[in-house]
Amino acid sequence: MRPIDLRSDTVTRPGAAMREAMAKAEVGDDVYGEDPTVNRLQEMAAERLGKQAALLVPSGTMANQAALRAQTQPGDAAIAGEGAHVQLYESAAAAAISGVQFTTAGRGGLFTASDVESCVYPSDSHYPRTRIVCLENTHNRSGGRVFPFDEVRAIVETASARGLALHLDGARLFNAEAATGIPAARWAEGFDSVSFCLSKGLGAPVGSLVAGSSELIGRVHRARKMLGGGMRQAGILAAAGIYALDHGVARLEQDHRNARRLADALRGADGIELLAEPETNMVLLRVADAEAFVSRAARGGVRVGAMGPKDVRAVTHLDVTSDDIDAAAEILRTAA
Ligand code: TLP
Repeated sequence: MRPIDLRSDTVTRPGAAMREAMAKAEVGDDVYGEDPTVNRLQEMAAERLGKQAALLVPSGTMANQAALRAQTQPGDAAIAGEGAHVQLYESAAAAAISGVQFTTAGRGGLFTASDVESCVYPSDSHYPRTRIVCLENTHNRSGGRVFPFDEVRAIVETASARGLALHLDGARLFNAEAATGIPAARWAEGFDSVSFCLSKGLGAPVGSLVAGSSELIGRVHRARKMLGGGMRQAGILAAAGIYALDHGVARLEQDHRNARRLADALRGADGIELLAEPETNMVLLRVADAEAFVSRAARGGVRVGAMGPKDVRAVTHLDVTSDDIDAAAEILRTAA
C-alpha cells in the first residue's frame, strides 16, 4: 500500500494538468528579466498581495533571507515570534548572511503589539538596533495557527510608529485567507515585504515569491543574486506556480476540512493528546515518545513528523483524500 504522507504539505507531486502547463511554458532567460512566464507569475503575485512588485525565488527560506538581507544591516535585531521559521529552521541564515540577531516576542509563536513594544531596544549604543518585525502567518511551529487579524493590524501600527520595517513570512498565507475569508492582500497591508510559497498547500514543485514596493524588490533582487537564486529558464517552474495560484487556493479549504476530520478521529484516543483544535491544515499531537510513535506509524503506513520529544505534526494536503485521513487516523490510534 502507498504510504499516507502527512509529514508536510511540501511532499505533494505535480499532477498531469500542472505538468502539461509546465511543458508548454514559454521561457526566456530570467536573469536578463526575459522569461515571460516568470514575469507573468510575478505580476499575478504582486496583484494578489496588493504590492507594486514581486520576485520569484527558489524557496521560502530564500524568500525570508533575501527580504531580511535587503532590509537590515549587520548588528541589527529582528523581532520574531517563538519558533518562527526564519529564526529556528533556516540554519541560522539570518546570523550568517545578514549578521542579524533575533529578539523573541511573546510565547508560542503568536504575539501582540505590546510584545513588540517590549522587544524594541533603547536607542543606546549598548544595544542592537531593532530594525524589523517578522510575523509568520499561518504559524507553522504552533500547528498552523492563524494570527488574529486585529492583532496583526495593531502590530503593523506599533511597528510603523516605531519606524520598524515589517516582513510577513506568508509561506502559508493563502491558508490564512482560506480559513478566514480575509484576502491575502488585506493580511499583507502595511508589511514592507511579504513572502508566500507555491510549493506547500498550493501544490507546485518549487518556488516562493517575495512582494513589496518596486524599490524594495529591486534590493531583494540583488540579495537573491548574492544568494545564488537567479534562475534561467525558470518559466517552467513559474508555469506550475501560475497553475497553483489559479487552481490551488480555492482547494485549501479541503485540506482544512481534512485536518479537522483527523483531529475529530483522534480526539480521546488512548495515548494521544490533541494540542489544539486545527485552524488550518495542521494537527499537533502530544504522545509519550514522538520518535517511537513516528516509527510505529511509518511501519503501519502513515508518515508524520516529530516536532520535539513528545510532539508530532500531521499536515493535510493535495495528495491526501478524506478516505486517506480515515485510514491514517486508525493507524495513528494503533501507533500510540
Ligand atoms: N517549512 C517546512 C520545514 O522547513 C519545517 C515544513 O515542512 O513546514 N516559512 C515557513 C513558515 C515554513 O513553514 C517554511 C517551510 C519555510 C518558510 C521555508 O520554505 P522552504 O522549505 O521552501 O525553504
